[in-house]
Amino acid sequence: MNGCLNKGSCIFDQEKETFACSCKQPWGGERCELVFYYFCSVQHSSCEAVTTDGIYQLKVKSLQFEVYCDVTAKGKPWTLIARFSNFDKVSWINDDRLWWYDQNVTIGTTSDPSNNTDMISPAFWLVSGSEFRITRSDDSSHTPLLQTTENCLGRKTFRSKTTSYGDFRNGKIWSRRTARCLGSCTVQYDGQYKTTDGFQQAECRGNIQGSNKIGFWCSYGPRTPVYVFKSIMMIGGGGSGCAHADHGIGITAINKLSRTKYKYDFGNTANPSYKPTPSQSYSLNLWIR
Ligand SMILES: [Ca+2]
Ligand SMILES: [Ca+2]
Repeated sequence: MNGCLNKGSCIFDQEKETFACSCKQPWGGERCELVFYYFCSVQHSSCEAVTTDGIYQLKVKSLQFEVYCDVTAKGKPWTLIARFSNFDKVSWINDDRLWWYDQNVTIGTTSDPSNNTDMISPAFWLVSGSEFRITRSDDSSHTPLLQTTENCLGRKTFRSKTTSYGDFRNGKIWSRRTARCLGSCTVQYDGQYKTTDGFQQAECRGNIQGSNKIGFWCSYGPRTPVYVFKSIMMIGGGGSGCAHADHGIGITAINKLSRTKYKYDFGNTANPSYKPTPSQSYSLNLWIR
């Protein structure tokens, strides 16, 4: 009888007079009962073959790092790549746009989706995929508030997708035109999205963008006298009837007269004359698959 599990082969150890198992990847442990998912090429560089939720080591382009994988009933597992929080400092809408373009070392807790601080994982710039989703840190079942549906990422990494619209480092303005997004993807909403900050315009149909869309590098400005409103990822409708363009991820309202900028990592508005300010009690997790 073979005591090795998961198609491992049994090897007799003459010295110890017992058997040992030679396991097939990704299995390991004494009897090949554990998943040791150790990726060693670009082709095997995400959570794709993982079978249980948890923390895994990925190795991509000679960089080894830890990620959290979420296995779901439908489709491939998800890899946690980034997190947006208003509980700490603003990281995702700084003028340098460092986290979008150039950050190449892990910041924050990559292995815990319930954490409430900003995070960027090497998976943000190394793991490619077709779709992404956003979940809440206080929802341990990770129900997607939003999920893209039509190969939004085109097997790119999240960084290569978002930076493909241009170089907007160092405060470079991404749109001088009145109202537009530079790109968008179709999404479906689920879970408690209606009561989550950033999603207030999810079902609004605006002149910049319709409902069931997430836009990249969105802007609404010149017709309003004082403020320009922007978001790096705008959730749902935008424009005059849909609360301008400062809702979603990486939002800002710029007062053109005083040159003051109001910024949040996510929220329904950055306009200081609108209350309340975005929630600090939960963060938003970004996943790719
Ligand atoms: Ca799961
Ligand atoms: Ca933050």
